Amino acid sequence: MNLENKKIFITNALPYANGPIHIGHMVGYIQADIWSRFLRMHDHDVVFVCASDAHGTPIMLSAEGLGVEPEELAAEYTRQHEMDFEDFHISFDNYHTTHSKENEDLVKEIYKKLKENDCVRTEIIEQAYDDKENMFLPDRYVRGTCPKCNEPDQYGDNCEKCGATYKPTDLIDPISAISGETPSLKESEHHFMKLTLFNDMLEGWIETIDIHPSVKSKLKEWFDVGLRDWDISRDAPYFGFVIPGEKDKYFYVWLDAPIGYFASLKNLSDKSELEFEEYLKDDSDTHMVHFIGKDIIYFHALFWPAVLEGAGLKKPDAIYVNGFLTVNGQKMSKSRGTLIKARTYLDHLDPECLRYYFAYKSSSGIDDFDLDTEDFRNRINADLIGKWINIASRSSKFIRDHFENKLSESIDDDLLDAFNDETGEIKELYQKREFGQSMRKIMLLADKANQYLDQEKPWIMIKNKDEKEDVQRVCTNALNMFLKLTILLKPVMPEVARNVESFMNLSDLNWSDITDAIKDHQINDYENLLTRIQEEDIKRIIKQ
Ligand code: B3M
Ligand code: ZN
Repeated sequence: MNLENKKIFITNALPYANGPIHIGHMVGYIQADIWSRFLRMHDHDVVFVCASDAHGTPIMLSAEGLGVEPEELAAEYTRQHEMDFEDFHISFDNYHTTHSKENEDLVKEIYKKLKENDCVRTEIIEQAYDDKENMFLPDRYVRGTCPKCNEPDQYGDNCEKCGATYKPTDLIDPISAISGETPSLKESEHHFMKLTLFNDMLEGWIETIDIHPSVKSKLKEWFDVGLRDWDISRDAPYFGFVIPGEKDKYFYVWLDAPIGYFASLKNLSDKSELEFEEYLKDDSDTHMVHFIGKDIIYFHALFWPAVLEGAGLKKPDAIYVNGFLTVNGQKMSKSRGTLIKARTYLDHLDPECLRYYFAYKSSSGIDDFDLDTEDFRNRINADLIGKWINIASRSSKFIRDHFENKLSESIDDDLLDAFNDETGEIKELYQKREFGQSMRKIMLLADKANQYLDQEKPWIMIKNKDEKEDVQRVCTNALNMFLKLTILLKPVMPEVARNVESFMNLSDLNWSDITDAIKDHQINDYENLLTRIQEEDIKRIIKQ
């Protein structure tokens, strides 16, 4: 993918404003943030946005249960999520909500175009209805016995035991998960997006975008089965946008959610120089990238591009999919104490340690990965403290105590150039989002810097008067290597990097600064940059 001179528009899946976010969610946000920061460090024009996904039945029911309006509940979670993201140093240029004027206008505009282009049809369908609650029941709110294997208490869309998929009306002895009553069947007219019209277009399109081969093969399986038209409407009561020309019908949350990417961009454009329209045009030269979890591929790689094509708008250029997080080899679960909220982690540990560990575990693929808490602690203590930070703490001491924090005039160019030569590959790995491989390579370089200090032994040299000047040179070389490593780690550890900048009396380090050596330069006293993780810290985040 050539990103040169392109305006890059990056999004993350929008979290439901219906509960706190946990560290599993953070995988995708951290990956997208690392990539965005990496591109910005190369002076790319990047706009990175997100928003709350505010609509849908679950949020409406939660709000009802709490006796508040869904708007209020959504606003409260939006506020909490924004704080979590900020404290994890996720550098969104804008955070908005799907429950906004911008989104409503865009949804209506897009829907109008879809209708004009004959992409929507209506059909009367029969659906489970809760007569007590006076509402149609979404599939997940009907429970009953699996019609294939007879397993009791299954959801209305698929069986957790045998994996069968079916309609809620197929369940044996169905009950409403809301009232516990047996649902009846009721007819209602629904609006469908004619997805079948887009089959060929989508099959061709996935060959043109940047998407992982394993995601592509998943999509091909769906093409083989054949796409079906998509129900984009829901009956009242529902928390969402009313369909124009209808009274008690709303757009399904999954129609308005991805449009929320644009709504957030529009909201940003109203308070900045950004030219919103430019990002939407079908022939736009911008580059649109969605970071998503592997459970929502269908929505982003089939429904969403079909909607965009149908409305004559630009389709995504890349879809980057992440797998799920397990904790100590287990699916995250409340009862096992492994469902770690983002806020719980933040209360006890440094966000950049998790950013590093996730980067270390990440690839461009969609495999799940594990947060093994013991490995996490060792990895942070061994890599970040033992290798990277150690270079600065070891060498700055001599510069402070014997040279008044002044770096030497002479440095070993060959040594530092050899270091620079290794960074090209790291850059390529970052660009391809092979963050795990880039972290490993960076740590190999950190090993080299430590070996250099071990060989030179400034702590012995300093005892010999004739070698005093050499100590300054050796430690200046080491601090230059430390600085290069810091630039390489800056997309992952922006805050620590900023503290390194103030320690070394520099500012706004960019990727291109890697090749500049600093010499004859005043630095500041070294202050602790990162603290070792203790066993107790881990216990605090696991046991709640
Ligand atoms: N709100 C969250 C999820 O399914 C969902 C994403 C919307 S992205 C437009 O992961
Ligand atoms: Zn079954």
